[in-house]
Amino acid sequence: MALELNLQNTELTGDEIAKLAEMRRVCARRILLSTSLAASGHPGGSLSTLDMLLVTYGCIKHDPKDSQWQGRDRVLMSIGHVSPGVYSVLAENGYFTEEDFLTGFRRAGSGFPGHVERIVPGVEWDTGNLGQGLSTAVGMAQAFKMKGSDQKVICYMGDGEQQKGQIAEAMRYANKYNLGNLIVIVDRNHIQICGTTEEVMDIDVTGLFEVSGWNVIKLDDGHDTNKFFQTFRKAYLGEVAKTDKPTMIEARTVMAKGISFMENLSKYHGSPLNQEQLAEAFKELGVDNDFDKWAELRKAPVATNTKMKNVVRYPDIVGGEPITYDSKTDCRSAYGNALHSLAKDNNVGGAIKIAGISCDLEGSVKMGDFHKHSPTAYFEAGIQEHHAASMGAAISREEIACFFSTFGVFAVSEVYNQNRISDINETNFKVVATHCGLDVGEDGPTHQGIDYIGLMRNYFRFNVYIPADPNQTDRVIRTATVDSGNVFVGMGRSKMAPILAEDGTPFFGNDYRFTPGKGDWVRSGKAGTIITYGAVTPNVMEAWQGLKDEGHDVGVLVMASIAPVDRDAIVEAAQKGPVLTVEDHHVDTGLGAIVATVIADNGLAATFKRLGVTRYGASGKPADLYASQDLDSAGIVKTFKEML
Ligand SMILES: Cc1ncc(C[n+]2csc(CCOP(=O)(O)OP(=O)(O)O)c2C)c(N)n1
Repeated sequence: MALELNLQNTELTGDEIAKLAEMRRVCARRILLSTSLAASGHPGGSLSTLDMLLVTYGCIKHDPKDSQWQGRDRVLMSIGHVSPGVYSVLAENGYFTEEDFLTGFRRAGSGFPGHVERIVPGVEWDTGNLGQGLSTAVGMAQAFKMKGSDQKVICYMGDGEQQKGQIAEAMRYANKYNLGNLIVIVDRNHIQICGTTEEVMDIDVTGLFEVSGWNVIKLDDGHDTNKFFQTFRKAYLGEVAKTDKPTMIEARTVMAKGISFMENLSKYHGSPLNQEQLAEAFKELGVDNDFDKWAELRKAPVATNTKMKNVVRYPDIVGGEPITYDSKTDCRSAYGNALHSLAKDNNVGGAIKIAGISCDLEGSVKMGDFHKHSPTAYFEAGIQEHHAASMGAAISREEIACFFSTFGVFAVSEVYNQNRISDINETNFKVVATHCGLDVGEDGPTHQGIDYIGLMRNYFRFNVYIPADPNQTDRVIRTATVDSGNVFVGMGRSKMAPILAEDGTPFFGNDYRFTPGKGDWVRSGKAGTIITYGAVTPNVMEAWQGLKDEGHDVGVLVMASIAPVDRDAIVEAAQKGPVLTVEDHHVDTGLGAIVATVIADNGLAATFKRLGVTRYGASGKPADLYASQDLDSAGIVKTFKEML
């Protein structure tokens, strides 16, 4: 039974209050039954958010028959563990049947996972890693603002969750960018897993939001549906003190509200009732105990008829005219120029198809021209990478290609789990890291990202591209922008001469098109192959010349597409003769490891060596750092000759 509440009314009618009470009873039964049937799950928080969730769905714009309707408001459950509550309320609103939920909850292959996921109609984001949800909600709100839409974003958060630092980043950002279309509801039940929030880690929830410039409303009883309606409606209609600022409602609730022997016990944050306790709880609710019937039904194979498929919403992007460099340039400038040119072709007539975010490094990551061209699509997030990564990914699911640029260590290692959640959420996020490898030079080992490939390859849905020179950078960035999906592009810091073909023209010139999963034979040769990418490619080219001068006919395979990788080209190389990989990356977790795997997978017995970074670098000129780890042309020549 869905219930539409009229926001023109300032309070609920007696009839509506009675209906909501009955809906609560039905949903509370589902919460307890589903968790007991699954013998796991989170009944406590589900019961404490329940009344507010029911009212929220009565107020917002949504369509249970078309859960992907583009005009809908977004409800972002940062507390993904309260899935039994969310599914119960969605079932009540007609998104799916109670039977689908109760027979499937927490069973392998079903459409009703333990933490909320987008496979459930009505769920907007796969969540559960606490502290990231507000940034996601901020991204959605920012996207709506960019599009001039009046859609609202409602983010449900826990009070224990407020302990996470990323939330403070998101709060500040939402204030800076005046996201008045964002409403946060904090379920203030004072309980988390290991006790009260005061015992575990006391925090001043309202104080934190207030100091960040938000509208803050304290509600003394989040179970009083009429009071919650009055408060929520004001926030939704913008009847708040600062209309251009986001609003946080801190609602006092009771963990496991409504079941006398469960209330206020942290145990029930994440423990279901056993069958005896369930019978007792059902008596209190005044509902029939049909546990056995459902337990029997759960013996049948899971039904998967409700499972939502990923819906890709990505803009049509014009790739534009490539830019070819014939003198020394840094790849990051080529990136900045490509992004600017893409903005000129695509962010036209007030439409925003490409957005950009950086973290106090706009100049270093060369986003300045993009910023000037598209000021309403560029966001300075401050030194808040966790927030920026989660937010940018959320923007990228709202039909906007979103670029996030910072140094390699901050774009990858710093935000590893944020990018992981984005990967799970099938975003269209473009992470471009400008300072990778020993090539960072004098800033030293804390700034030399040498571990990013190993990390990025753990994700199943990120393509990883590392261009070899400014020309290839230009083509890679255009491909990454035109194609939907997550992409990581890494590059070094230094200026470099373009890689040339044997006839002296730029190899990655005007006719070159970058193809994901394809390597480029920059030199062919019969005596073996050097496989490389990125900032050390010029050293490899110098080594190629040195080997040639000594009569060795060596091939050079540039592998800018690290994921997917060109397995056929690797096999071809291994069949020709010795294979040497050369990379400005941790030697055990980069391209060398990939090539070794491909060789082994294909049962080949090639002579094979890997050159890469074998220890943390130092502060100094990249050329000296390369020489110290045999990554200069002399080291490459010496190593290759050992293999002959
Ligand atoms: C980053 C992160 N750390 C730890 C956990 C494990 N965890 C799940 S729920 C929870 C407690 C959350 O407390 P609260 O926000 O008050 O939610 P409630 O207990 O009210 O449901 C914890 C620590 C997690 N999901 N994410």
